[in-house]
Amino acid sequence: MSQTLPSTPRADGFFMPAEFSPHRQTWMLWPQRPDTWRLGAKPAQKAFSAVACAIAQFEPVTVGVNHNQYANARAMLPPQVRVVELSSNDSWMRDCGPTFVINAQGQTRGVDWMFNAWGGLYNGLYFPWDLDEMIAQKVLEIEQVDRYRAPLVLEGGSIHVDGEGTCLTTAECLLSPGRNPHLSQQDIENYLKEYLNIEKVLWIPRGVYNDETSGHVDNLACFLRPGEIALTWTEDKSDPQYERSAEALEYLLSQTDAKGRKLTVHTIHQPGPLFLTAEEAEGIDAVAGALPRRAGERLAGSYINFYFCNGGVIVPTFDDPHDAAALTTLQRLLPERRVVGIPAREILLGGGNIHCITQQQP
Ligand code: KQY
Repeated sequence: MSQTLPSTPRADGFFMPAEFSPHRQTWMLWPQRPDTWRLGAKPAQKAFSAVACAIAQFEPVTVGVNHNQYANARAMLPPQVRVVELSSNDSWMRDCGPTFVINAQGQTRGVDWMFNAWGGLYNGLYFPWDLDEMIAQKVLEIEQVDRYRAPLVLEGGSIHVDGEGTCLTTAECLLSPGRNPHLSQQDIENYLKEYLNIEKVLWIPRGVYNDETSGHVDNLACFLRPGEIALTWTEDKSDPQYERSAEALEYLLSQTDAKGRKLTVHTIHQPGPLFLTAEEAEGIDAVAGALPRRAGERLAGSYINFYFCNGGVIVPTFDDPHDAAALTTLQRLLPERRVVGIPAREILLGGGNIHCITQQQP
């Protein structure tokens, strides 16, 4: 059984481990809504299946699926991937799933943040989001893991931790008016300390240009190990991403982490720039209240939106001239893991990437 606990992870000695620590399994959700995913989500379902198969080489995978897609998902996914019926509005397990925390005895609990579709009625991406809001609780019930309910609107893609007391985030996202407008930066930092059990928050000013999440950190920068960060980059000073990446680099190099270490930052050149084609835009249903997707719009493509799993790293590729360098650089920086590239433009068309559709359970 899963109980909702009245305390906090910090009070109970639980903390969020880094994504590069060992996992029990990976959770995902199945894409289907036609106002996010083109052509009735068929190309996205193939891309999600490829991601699930790639991760399943390294660790168990569970995919949550709405009742009316169960048979299709079960048929498209291999038998080693567990499929469970789980009602959702869309398919971003990183953002609506639980943040798992562990203690020194190896026990696991989960943090259930408030979810409002990346900005609620202010600038959220769809309405309603009631099913997504219940995903974390349902996952914890299925796993019989006790739950903390955090009084903070937050998505998993807006934070990274090094597992040694440091949290990486962006001010653009966590201070955006659609999340927690009644809270100050200090209030939010205090909640992060309480629910992730970290000591220091690094506030990068902004995320990736035109990222519909209000600048999630998981598309911009991540820890490769404590003290080492990968950052999306461009050399093109006329690209609006240039000043965002340059200010992030300057900020990170001026900071120390929770243990007092200076940070090493590795830049990974972004793909493209990439834009939504007319053919792609035509395949997406227009629905009132959902984010309109127009031909020619800049896509927030980034190789940083990759996922660590046990012994592996699953990296998005875009059939782009920068793919090879991104894969080679990540393999050089992470020699203890096998880097696997997965074509992920179809996931990017929905506004995120491989990291956004996965959630690790330690
Ligand atoms: O960046 C992420 N963690 C998720 C992207 C969500 C996009 C919703 N359309």
